[in-house]
Amino acid sequence: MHKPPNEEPGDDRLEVTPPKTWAAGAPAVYHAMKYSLDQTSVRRTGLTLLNLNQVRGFDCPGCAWPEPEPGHRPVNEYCENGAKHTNDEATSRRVTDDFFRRHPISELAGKSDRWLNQQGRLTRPVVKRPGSDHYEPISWSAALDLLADELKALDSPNEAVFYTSGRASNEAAFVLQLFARAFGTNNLPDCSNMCHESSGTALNETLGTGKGDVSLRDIHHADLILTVGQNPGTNHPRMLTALENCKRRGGRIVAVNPLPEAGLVRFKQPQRPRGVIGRGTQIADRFLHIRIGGDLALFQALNLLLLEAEEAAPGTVLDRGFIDAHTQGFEEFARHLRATVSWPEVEEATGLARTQIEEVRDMVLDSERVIVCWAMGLTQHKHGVPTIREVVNFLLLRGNVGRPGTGACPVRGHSNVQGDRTMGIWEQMPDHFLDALAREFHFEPPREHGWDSVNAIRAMRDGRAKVFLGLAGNFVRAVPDSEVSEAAMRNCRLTAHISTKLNRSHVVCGESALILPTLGRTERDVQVTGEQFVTVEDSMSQVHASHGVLEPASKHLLSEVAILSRLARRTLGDKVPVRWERFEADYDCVRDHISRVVPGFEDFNTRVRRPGGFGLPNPVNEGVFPTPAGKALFSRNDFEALTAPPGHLILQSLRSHDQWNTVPYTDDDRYRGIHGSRRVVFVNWYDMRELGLEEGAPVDLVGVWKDGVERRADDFRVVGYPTSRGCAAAYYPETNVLVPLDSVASFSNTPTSKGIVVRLEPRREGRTTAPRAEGEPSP
Ligand SMILES: Nc1nc2c(c(=O)[nH]1)N[C@H]1C(S)=C(S)[C@@H](COP(=O)(O)OP(=O)(O)OC[C@H]3O[C@@H](n4cnc5c(=O)[nH]c(N)nc54)[C@H](O)[C@@H]3O)O[C@H]1N2
Ligand SMILES: Nc1nc2c(c(=O)[nH]1)N[C@H]1C(S)=C(S)[C@@H](COP(=O)(O)OP(=O)(O)OC[C@H]3O[C@@H](n4cnc5c(=O)[nH]c(N)nc54)[C@H](O)[C@@H]3O)O[C@H]1N2
Ligand SMILES: [Mo]
Repeated sequence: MHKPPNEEPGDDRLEVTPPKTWAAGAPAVYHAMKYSLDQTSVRRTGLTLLNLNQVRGFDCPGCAWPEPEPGHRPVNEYCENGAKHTNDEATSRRVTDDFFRRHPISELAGKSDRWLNQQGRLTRPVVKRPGSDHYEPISWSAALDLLADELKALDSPNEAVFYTSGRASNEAAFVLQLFARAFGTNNLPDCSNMCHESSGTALNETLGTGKGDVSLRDIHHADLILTVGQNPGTNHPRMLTALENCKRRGGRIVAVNPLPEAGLVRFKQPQRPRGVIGRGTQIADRFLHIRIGGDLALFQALNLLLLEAEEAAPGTVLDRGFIDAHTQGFEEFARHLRATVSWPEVEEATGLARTQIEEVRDMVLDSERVIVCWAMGLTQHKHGVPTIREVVNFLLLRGNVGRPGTGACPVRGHSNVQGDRTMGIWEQMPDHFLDALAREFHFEPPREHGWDSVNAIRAMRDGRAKVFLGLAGNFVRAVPDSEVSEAAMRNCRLTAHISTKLNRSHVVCGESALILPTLGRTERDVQVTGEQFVTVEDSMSQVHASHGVLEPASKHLLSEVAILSRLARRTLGDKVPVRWERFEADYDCVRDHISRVVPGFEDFNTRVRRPGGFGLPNPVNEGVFPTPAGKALFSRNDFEALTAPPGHLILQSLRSHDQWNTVPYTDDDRYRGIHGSRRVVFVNWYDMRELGLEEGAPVDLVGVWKDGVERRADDFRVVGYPTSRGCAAAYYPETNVLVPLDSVASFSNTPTSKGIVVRLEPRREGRTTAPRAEGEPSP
């Protein structure tokens, strides 16, 4: 049985109130300030918030939602959660020199994610030596020598893994991938593998580009927006402003979700006085209370209805001009749908009545310009890629791509996750990128594809990978099958992390381990040639600068670019003709190289200095579909849905309103009415009755999968909730233990974090854990 780290400070603290029906408003301002002032001073809070998302300030370290153009930004172009993420980094708390002396690693491994994060900013490099249970201080040069020596001692460069999380800047990401490839490996897994990989795979296949083609302007001018499988009120709050803007121009919104999320229902704009006190705007005109995993069926049904409408009134429904000129595969697709869609199957998979889907068809027929936005509710499923392909079919039918007010909009997570990919963080970068790298740096990069996150864990588990370096992130906590992944991490000879804050990946570590503390986005970055800035790319392909404003958390911190350049020089010597030391001194040098390697970055240093930066071209918006056929592709997708055996539910693992990915800030989820505990499982009341479960009943979640291994997450409380029938929800990362490593999306290898079959086992008498103090190890 998996012993969870102590996430739960005592069951009796759980308090459940009715879920909120609106997002933001005055409470958002209050909660942002409360968390910020708990972390740091009034002065620093003021300084961070005044510079957040401003042209001369820093990019919000939260989500990747774009900022309006300069001149159209309010001084408070941030949200409650952005303010919290920022001040979580700007915190005045510090992991001091004696911290690791007082706390052995074995003790820290029993602490909660939240406790680890709350210790504050990391301040100096530390090492754990083989056999030791403590981290101890080490100089930068000794730390980097140790890492370089371990890398050089490997039998093959492919025994090393270089992970990146989407917080890293373009400059750091570019240097890391250059280093990895010059070292000789494409083992560059990233958080995208667990996130929007299914979107990239599906969009690349069908449109010829992995990115969305929608801009903020398009959102404002759409007639109809479908937001599917995402919770913007919590995860992309500034998106609500854009949706509200669309509605004020007469646009309509359809939300598709197994949960009636607060922000999808009603939004009170906290940036306007009327928004703080008024009733707010109703966001969703239609809410489709879909079953988990039912979206493929939904879009197939919608597409069939559109085909039938065209048959009934030829020439009025489909955009034949567009289909004939710009797409391929329409006839086969249409034939396939007509032959395979079965309404009973659709109704069963979606939990929706045919009439509800027909109503949405009518809204589509009324709309000249349609956008589909989506996030993890679509990507983290076994059939995530076919689902997104079917979304593309839906858009292509009426020419809803490449025109103003239309398009595909995968809403990215981390603030620079899209940029990191653009910079070459991918285990399978295409040849034209590697060719450009070879020309620019005069070495031959490896061509064999590397490992993504899931394959990296398999390699670490099996002893084929021996050294792990993480650039930001919390790998061991973000990946599935916690028990397997933790053992894989411990199986490494050396694990090293470039990090701002303490997390579980530091304390579930290899035989040797290094923590390399780094500057965050909020901080000034001064190098020998003067003050530096970094750049990021948002969800809508806008590249802009980010300037830190605060004094660094400690005088021992190095920037990400400095750490990586120094490591590269030590590891590679003069094996490749790269002047690594110039990168650290002047980030313009890194950007000059990027401008010659990455398409769309010509004249990077000049253009990124303009207020608001510049947009990367999207071929789709220029009427070009860079697929092998030179056209957008209709795809044929086999019907798939999730089913659970009797007595079981389909569980999705999701974020609370008060966490940043693997890091909970508090144990509350205000919008869903949860206070004081994260170990809750949301279940529909009818399912509770059928399963004989009472409100508040203590249960263990038991994962069931075809490998026969029983995966358990113990000690949850049942909360009755308006989730769709047969479906349940609980928080990530507490439930990652339930996601089998081999349960992945077809084609993208993304863990199926939103589709886990579980049974809820009543906790036996006497097994309920007694209340524990926060941070106390589990018994
Ligand atoms: N405050 C905050 N902001 C964040 C993050 C954070 O942790 N905290 N994380 C960032 C990151 S990295 C990412 S990727 C994004 C994630 O943004 P989201 O994708 O919004 O995040 P999740 O909490 O995983 O929520 C998934 C949503 O999909 C719904 N859903 C689940 N399964 C299905 C399904 O089968 N069909 C449909 N239609 N819906 C489904 C859930 O009910 C939920 O509303 O947020 C980013 N922004
Ligand atoms: N079950 C389940 N699993 C999931 C998901 C899910 O929905 N369900 N979501 C998946 C998704 S979408 C994602 S994106 C991943 C997230 O996976 P990751 O991106 O790996 O995780 P984070 O929690 O964002 O990483 C937080 C850590 O990043 C470090 N950090 C923060 N800022 C900086 C910085 O500026 N520089 C550096 N060097 N370090 C910094 C801090 O040390 C902090 O502890 O998790 C995935 N895992
Ligand atoms: Mo993500």
